[in-house]
Amino acid sequence: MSRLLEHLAELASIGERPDGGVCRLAFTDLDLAGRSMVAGQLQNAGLEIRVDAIGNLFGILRGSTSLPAVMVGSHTDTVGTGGRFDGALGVVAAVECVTKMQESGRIPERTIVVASFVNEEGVRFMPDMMGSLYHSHQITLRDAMAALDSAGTSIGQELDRQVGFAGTDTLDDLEIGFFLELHIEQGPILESENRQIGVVAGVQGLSWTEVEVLGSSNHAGTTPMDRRRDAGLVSGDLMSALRQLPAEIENLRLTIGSVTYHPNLVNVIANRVTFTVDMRHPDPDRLLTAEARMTEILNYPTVCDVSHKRLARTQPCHFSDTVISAVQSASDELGYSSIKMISGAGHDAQILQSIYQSGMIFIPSRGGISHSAEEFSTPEQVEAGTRVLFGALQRLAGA
Ligand code: HGY
Ligand code: MN
Ligand code: MN
Repeated sequence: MSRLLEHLAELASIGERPDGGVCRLAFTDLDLAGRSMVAGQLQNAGLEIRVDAIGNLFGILRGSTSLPAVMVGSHTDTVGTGGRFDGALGVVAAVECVTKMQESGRIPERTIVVASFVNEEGVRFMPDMMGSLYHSHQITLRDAMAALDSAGTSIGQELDRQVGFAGTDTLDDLEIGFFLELHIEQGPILESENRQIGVVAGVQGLSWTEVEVLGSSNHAGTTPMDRRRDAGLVSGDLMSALRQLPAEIENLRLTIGSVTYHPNLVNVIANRVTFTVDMRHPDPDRLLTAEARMTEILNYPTVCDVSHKRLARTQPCHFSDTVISAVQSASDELGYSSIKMISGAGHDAQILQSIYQSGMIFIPSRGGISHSAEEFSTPEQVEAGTRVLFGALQRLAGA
């Protein structure tokens, strides 16, 4: 297992931040460096390498039959304040599993495809899970290329600038039947329940919205309170009203993670405030209710002009019983304690469930922390997750 931990550490060194976290924003040089490192590991394992038009990276280990293949992987891009495990674990562990198979000399019945999807996080270019959305034909290449970051750079420009990031390959000649992803839980459940493995039964839905409040700037000292169109005041009222929704809709999680004032000066009334709303719910109807209530609140009459646009949306999903039972029996056979659970975070597996029978394996996150330099799982937990991944892969691929 030391090779696995070495590879994980090597990947974490690409984009390492002074605080020990990691930043490999999608389609940056560091993202490409991380993907190139994984491609090298796949090459060393003797796999056939393919890169598609958006930069999704695949490594193919041919099976002995033409039965539908098993795909296994995750992502290597991170949020700006990312940790060492989110995404990277699932890709590095998948490489380790196929390397182990190669070394054993046993050929799996089904072809195995290791996948590293681009732009799962969606924090630089939206929507998130973009690489798996493209792979599952839910976003066109044209729309993906046109996505802009906050500096106005498009994905198309970034791919033109970085030769070799994108390719021309497809997987059209392969029939793929399953997708399996090992990931850190990023939440507190496994640790608080003292379980080693999460057998993930599904993923809650996600809805991202950007709200813009337009008012009028003026002098903070001379402008009477009753003669203002203060975007700061109105956006604050809207944010407070939105933050009441989780009390109204059980199990709703609502986060206002980004707020930008303009001109953002101490003695000037704000004329523009832009903020984001991240809503999550495991039930599709309740997510729709939450979105309807958000729209109601944003349509309250105010002295400012309020508009909003959807940034991303992913339906809640239930995973394949076949994959869930492969994970459960692999964990049971290895003697790990496990719990069936729903994922709070979005993942490529929930996108790929639309085209493949999919499932996930979780390992604990210390303190339930993720998207942070504090993100941590022990070597024993990494090893346990990888063993379960290997066991489930053997079951699915007939290895
Ligand atoms: O936002 C999410 O749940 C994922 O980390 N992209
Ligand atoms: Mn992730
Ligand atoms: Mn993440």
